[in-house]
Amino acid sequence: MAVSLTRDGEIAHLIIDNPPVNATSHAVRAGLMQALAQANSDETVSAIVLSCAGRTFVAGADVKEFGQPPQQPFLPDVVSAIEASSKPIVAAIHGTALGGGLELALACHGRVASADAELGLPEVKLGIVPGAGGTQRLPRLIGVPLAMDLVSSGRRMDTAEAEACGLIDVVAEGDLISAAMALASSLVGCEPRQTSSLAMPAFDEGEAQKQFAAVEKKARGQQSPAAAARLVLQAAQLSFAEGLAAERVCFLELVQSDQSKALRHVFAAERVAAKVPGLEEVKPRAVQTVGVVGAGLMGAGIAVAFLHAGYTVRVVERDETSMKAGRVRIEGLFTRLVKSGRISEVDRAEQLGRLSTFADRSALAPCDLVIEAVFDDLAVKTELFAELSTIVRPDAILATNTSYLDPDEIAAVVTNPERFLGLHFFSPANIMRLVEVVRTAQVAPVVLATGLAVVKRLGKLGVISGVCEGFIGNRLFTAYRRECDFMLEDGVLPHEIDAALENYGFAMGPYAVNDMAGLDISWARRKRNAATRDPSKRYVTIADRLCEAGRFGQKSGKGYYAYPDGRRMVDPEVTAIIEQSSRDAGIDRRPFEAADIVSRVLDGIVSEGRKILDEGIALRASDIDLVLINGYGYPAWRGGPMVQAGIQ
Ligand code: 3H9
Repeated sequence: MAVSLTRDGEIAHLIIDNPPVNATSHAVRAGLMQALAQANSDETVSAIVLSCAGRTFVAGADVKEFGQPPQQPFLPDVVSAIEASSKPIVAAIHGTALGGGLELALACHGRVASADAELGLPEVKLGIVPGAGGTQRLPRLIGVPLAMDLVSSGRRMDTAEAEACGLIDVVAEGDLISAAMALASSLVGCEPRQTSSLAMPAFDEGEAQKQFAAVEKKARGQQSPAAAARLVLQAAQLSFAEGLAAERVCFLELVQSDQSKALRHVFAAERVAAKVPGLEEVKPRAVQTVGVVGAGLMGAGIAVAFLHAGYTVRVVERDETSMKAGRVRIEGLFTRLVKSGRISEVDRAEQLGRLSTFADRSALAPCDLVIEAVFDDLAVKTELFAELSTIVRPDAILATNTSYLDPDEIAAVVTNPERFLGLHFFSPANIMRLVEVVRTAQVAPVVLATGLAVVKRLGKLGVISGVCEGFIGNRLFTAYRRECDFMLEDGVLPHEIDAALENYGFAMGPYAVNDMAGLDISWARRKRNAATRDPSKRYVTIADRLCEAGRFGQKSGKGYYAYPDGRRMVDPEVTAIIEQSSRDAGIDRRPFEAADIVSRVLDGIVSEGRKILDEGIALRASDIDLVLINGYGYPAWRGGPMVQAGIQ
C-alpha cells in the first residue's frame, strides 16, 4: 500500500510508503485522495497528520513518470484536496521535502520538521518549474524575494532557515510524529489556515525586478530559472487561481522541452555513475581521519572539503614555514566562505577544530585515508608514497591527486598496492563538484568502493576513470583546447572563441579559463615533453609565444587578454602574436562563424570521447557528459556533448 491510514485517538495518520524516496507516483496520488476522503468523512476524526515511512518525506514528483501519458489524479488536484480539507492537516517532515513533496506540505495547515530535515523546490534543476502550486503558495508564506531565490536556484533550506522565515511552524525536538500530533490537536476546532488565502507579504517591486534580471542573467540560456521566478512575481499580480493556471501551463510546456529532457538525462546519469559493475555488493570501509599532504591551493581546498563533510583532517607540509602558510591558506578559505554567507562563524570554528597541521609526515600514522596534493612530478610522488607506506597502517587507503602522471607507476612503490587509487579533484577543490576516482591496475574493489563513498560524503560527484594520460577530463579538455588552438592559428581570435562558447552556455571560454588558471604550468609541461613530441603532428606555438612574452594570465596582469582595472580586454599585442604565428605556419587566416566554432569544438570532444569509451577508460557515455558538465563548465541544460551527438 503506497498510502495507509492509521488512528491515534481523534487524529488520523496518513503514511506514504513509496521507496526509495516516496515520490508522488500514481499509486501515491490515488492513495492520498482515497485516504483523505476517508479521514474527512469519518466523524470521529478531528485532525490529520501526513508523514512518510522510510528515509525521507516526499522528495518530489516521480521523474520516471515524466514523458509518459499523465494519469489522474494529478498532483495539483491532490494538493488542492489537502488544502480544502475541512479538518486541519499537519505535515510531519523528515529527510527532504522537495518539489511536489514540499508542495504537498505547503498545502497542509501546519508543518513540523525534524531538526535535520531540508526543504526546497529543485524543479529548475530538472528544467521545469514547480507544477503543483509551489510558485503561488510559497511567496504567500515566505514573501516574494525569498520565494524567488528558492524556486530559481533550486537550493535546499535547512530547518533553522525554514523556521525563521515561516516555512515551517515547529522544529521537533524529540519524536517528529508526536510533535506533529500535538500541533494537529492544537488546531482542532480552528478554521484550517489555507496558504493560498494568505495575503501576499509586502515587498519592494523595484528590487524584485532587479532580482529577476539577475536570475535571468545567471541562467545563461537555461529557461526554467527565469520562468520560475516570473511565476513568483505573477503570484503578486494575479489571483491565486490565475497564478495556478499560469504555473500549470508553464510546467506542461517545460516538461516537454529539450532542456528538461537534457537535465533529466543528467539526473539519471548522476545516479548511474555511482553504480559500478563489480561493486554492487561491496561495502565501503569506514573512513574518519583523513590526511592531506601538501597545503598549496589544491591541498588546502581538499582539506576544506573534508572538514565541511565532518572528517578529522591532518594536513602535512614539508617544513614549519610551509605548514604555517598552509594553515593560513586554509583559514583564508574559511574566512571567504563566512564572508559570502556560505557557512556560519559557529560552523567555521567547529570545522577548524577538526583540523591539525604538521611539518612531519609521521603525524599521518592514525589516518584511514591519505591524499597527496604535492607537485605533479613522478620523483616527488614516488618518494612520498614509498615513505607513506611505512608510516600508515597497512590497510590505510592511499590516494594520489595527480592530473597527468601514471598512477600505476606511483603504485609500484606502495606496499599493498591494492589500497592505492587516484582521487583527482578539480580546483578550487572545496567548490568544484567533480572528482575522478581513478581505477589503478591493482586497486581492490573495497578501496574503489570506499573512494566513491568518501566522494559522495563530500557532497561531490565521483566518476570512475581508467588510467590514461589526463584521465577522462583532462584528456577531453586537451582535445577541446587543441581544436581551439587550431582555430586560433587558422583565423579567429581568443575573444571570438570564448564568446561563441559562452553563448553556447559554457561557464567560461577556454582562454578566459586559461588566463585565470595561469599559462605557466602547462608551458613547463610542454617544455618537459618537447623532446618526445611527435614532429608529424600539428603544433600551435601561440601559447608558448605568449609565455615567452611574459604573459602568464591574470597573475601577471596579462595573458590571452589584457586586464586594465581587472576587466578582460582584447589586447592588440596578442592579436599580433597570433597573426605572426599563422604567417610562420604558412596559414592564410580566414573568419569562422560562431556556430562553426562551437561545432568544431564539440566534434573534437565527441571524437575523443568515443576513443575514451572504446578504450574502456570511461564506463559509459553519460559519465563523459558528467565530467564535462561538472569539471569544465559545459551547460548542464544541454545534457552533454555525448548525448547531443546521440551517443548514450
Ligand atoms: C517535481 O516534484 C515536480 C512537481 O513540482 C510538479 C509535478 C506536477 N522520482 O539521489 P539518490 C530515486 S519534480 C523518482 O541516489 P540520495 C533515484 O533515481 C521532482 N525517483 O539518493 C535513486 O534510484 P535508484 C523534484 C527518484 O539519498 C533513488 O531514488 N524533486 C526521485 O543521494 C535514490 O536517489 C527532485 O528533483 C524522484 N523524484 O538523495 C528531487 N528522486 O536507486 C530529486 C530520487 O534506482 N532527488 N529518486 O538509482 C534528489 O535530489 C535526491 O534523490 C534525494 C536523495 C535528495 C531525494
